Amino acid sequence: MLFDIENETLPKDELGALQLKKLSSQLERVYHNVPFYKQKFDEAGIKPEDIHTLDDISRLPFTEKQDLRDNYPYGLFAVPEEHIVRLHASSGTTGKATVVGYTQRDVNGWARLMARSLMAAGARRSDIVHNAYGYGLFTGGLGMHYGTEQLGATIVPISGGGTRRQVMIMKDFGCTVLCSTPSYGLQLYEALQTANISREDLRLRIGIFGAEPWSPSMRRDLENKLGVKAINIYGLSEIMGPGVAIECQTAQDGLHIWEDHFLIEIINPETGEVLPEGEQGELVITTLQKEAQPLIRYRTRDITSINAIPCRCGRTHRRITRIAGRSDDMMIIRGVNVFPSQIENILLECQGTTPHYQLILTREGALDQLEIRIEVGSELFSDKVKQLQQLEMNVKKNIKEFLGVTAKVKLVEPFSIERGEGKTKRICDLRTT
Ligand code: DLL
Repeated sequence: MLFDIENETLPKDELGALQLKKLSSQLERVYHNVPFYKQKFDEAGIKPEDIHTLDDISRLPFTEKQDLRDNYPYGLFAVPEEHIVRLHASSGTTGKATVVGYTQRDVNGWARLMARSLMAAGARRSDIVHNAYGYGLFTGGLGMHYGTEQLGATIVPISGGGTRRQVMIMKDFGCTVLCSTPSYGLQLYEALQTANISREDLRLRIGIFGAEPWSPSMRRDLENKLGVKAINIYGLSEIMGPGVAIECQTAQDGLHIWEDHFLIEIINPETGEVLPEGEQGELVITTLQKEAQPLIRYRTRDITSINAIPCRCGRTHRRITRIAGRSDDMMIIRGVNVFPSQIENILLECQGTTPHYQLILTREGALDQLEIRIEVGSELFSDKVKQLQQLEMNVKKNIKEFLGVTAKVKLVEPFSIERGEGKTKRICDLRTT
């Protein structure tokens, strides 16, 4: 079932024509209403009317997260302050947060895209949605909330935290869809075990997980433990929030990006050059419909590729592959590029490990050292020293074999790695340069 059948199944040429029309008016608006863009375009010697085709977009300059910071808080708004009805912000790891503004039309459009996304994930009006994404400046909670109401399903606005209470509510309210970060999904599972609630006691059937990178093994884990179909949802506050792209339940293979709202490119993160369809690189998004804060060629830093093969579900919007990591959290260990999700995949393939791990980077002399701390299951931890040693060796060997990196592996007690309610911080980089 499709929420917006006409727009979700637009033939390729019509979709392209629609994108070009929206792009032209978006460029006009930013050029005349946002001094930052006027200056950028002028510096590049380009006017909105110079863009005649979608490919011409590569002539325009990029927008970066730093530009949002430099124009903190409202400098990139394209409408007067009184038209803004909502603000969100994403917490930066360094410096100031980046602020995002929405007009009423933006909020309504977002709700519709989220409803589309929920339906693509398999949710229906009859579902009861347990929304454990945080409510507040983070876009996860409210984004899911408005989308669920738009769909006509029931929202349980539980937000993050109070995990013991969450599992009780999930069971008593008969929740059928769980929305959370994948790591919090696993934490909920642990709480279910502690509360002696089995997956059969629940009515969960779908899990909508996103906001942080996760691997195919993590998907299998979540599906087995919670008895759900685990669907990957992607988004970022600067562009809108959750619902920029989502997997469909039919294929569960790559995330449809809503191309009537977003124009996408994949670039080489080092050179900025646009890469051919299918190649892996950094995702760049231009918003086609945002009123309050349109962004032109926004560098997401997320690494993915475009899959243009038509999908069985009938949606014509192309898919992006699961985010492999960020170009800026990519670790370079002794010259080898490594994404945390690759390590996670290997860890979860080793019998006896759990999905709770931390990566600690240090430098000894000129050499990078990677230490992987990973929790083992309680069955193993008790006193099976030999098996633990074996597991340690196994992890080490597989990391070396698949990634070409030598790592120290430290198996740690169950529940000794800190759990978060939102995004999990996996990397601790203690290198000074
Ligand atoms: O995380 C929006 C969101 C909320 C998405 C709930 C999905 C579900 P930000 O806090 O601005 O917004 O963080 C955006 O999170 O650039 C990615 O690096 C990462 N991210 C989001 N979804 C995924 C995903 C929300 N499915 C940043 N897989 C993005 C991997 C993801 N990374």
